[in-house]
Amino acid sequence: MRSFLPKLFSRRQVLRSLGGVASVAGAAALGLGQGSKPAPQGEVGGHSGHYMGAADPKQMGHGNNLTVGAVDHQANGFDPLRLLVDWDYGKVSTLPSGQTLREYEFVAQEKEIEIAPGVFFPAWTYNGRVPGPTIRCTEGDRIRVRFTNSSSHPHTIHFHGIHPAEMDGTPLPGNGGLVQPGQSFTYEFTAEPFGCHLYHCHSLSLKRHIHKGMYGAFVVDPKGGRPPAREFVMVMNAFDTNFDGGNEVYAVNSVAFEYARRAIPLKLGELVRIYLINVLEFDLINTFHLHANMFDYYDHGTTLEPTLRRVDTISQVQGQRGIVEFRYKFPGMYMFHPHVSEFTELGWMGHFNVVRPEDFAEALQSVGLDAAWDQKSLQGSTVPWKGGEQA
Ligand SMILES: [Cu+2]
Repeated sequence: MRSFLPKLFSRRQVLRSLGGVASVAGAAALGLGQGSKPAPQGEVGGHSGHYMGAADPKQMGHGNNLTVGAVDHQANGFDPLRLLVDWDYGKVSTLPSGQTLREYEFVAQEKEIEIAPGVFFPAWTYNGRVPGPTIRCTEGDRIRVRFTNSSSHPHTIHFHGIHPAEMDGTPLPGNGGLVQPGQSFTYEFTAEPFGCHLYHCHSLSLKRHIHKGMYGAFVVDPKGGRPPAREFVMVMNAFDTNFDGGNEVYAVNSVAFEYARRAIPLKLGELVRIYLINVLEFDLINTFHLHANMFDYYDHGTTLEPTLRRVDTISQVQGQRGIVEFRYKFPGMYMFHPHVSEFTELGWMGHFNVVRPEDFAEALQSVGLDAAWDQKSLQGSTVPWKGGEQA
């Protein structure tokens, strides 16, 4: 099934196959037919083929469009469930001035990743993963990223935020320039302002370099922190598997339907905070819709007060991001997905499994998670909450 999709199927043909007018080969290419690896026990979805409306969460889903089987996360080198809480604080030290220094090593590497069961994509990566590491720091920290290009194309790292021109990571003269294969460049700046930012390659063609996988989250905590919450990073991305200038597979954190197959555990009533980033290329807009709930939204995460209150759908253009906050009032299995239905049907859809505290350990265990994941999701911030006072 390797490299099957690119040769044979256009985006529309794939969409039709997912809509149920399937050609057998199209279904097989997205893991809907024979030859897929079986889904491990205890995971949502599986082989039933009739997911919608089932009372048992293990049988539910979003119509007939879940993939069958599982991606090999070990071969990929990242598991989307663990990636949700995989904050990278860098190597931390204190400069003579008293400023906190966070040092990172980034390496550009070409790597084939599995984005849906049996569908492989020749990615360009930072540190072998898509998205790249989630940089997490406090506003005012010194960030030092030593970038080495171990791939065969020139790349850069362009950070969003406020910094000097020479650290901007673009090909423009005086902007850091292209880092050629085999070369290194060190980006260094003070992290500001606080917010939910991103970084990405700024080589040309920009859309090709970004969409190949060269992007990641850059979360800057306010000096006084934010109220305690269960936190996740979600990078909404997509892949042009046949290089026709349109995406065939959509996801959050790269693997189609992974959070539908393995629902994200939440505790009833707890505050949930999502650092949400849209890195789509080719499609101008992405959206986030939460089922059976409303959320507050902080556009770009650069404010402490919501910029939108009590909404259930927000839009993000390319490169836009923000913070989503909500609590669930009732236990149960809830979908989240874009209200661009086409993206939903092509892989960008997940579930939250909202349970009572006494059932939480079981919910974790059923998707292969443990107490360490729970701790990381609750204690991601670099700053303890100071009750609303900002330093
Ligand atoms: Cu690049």
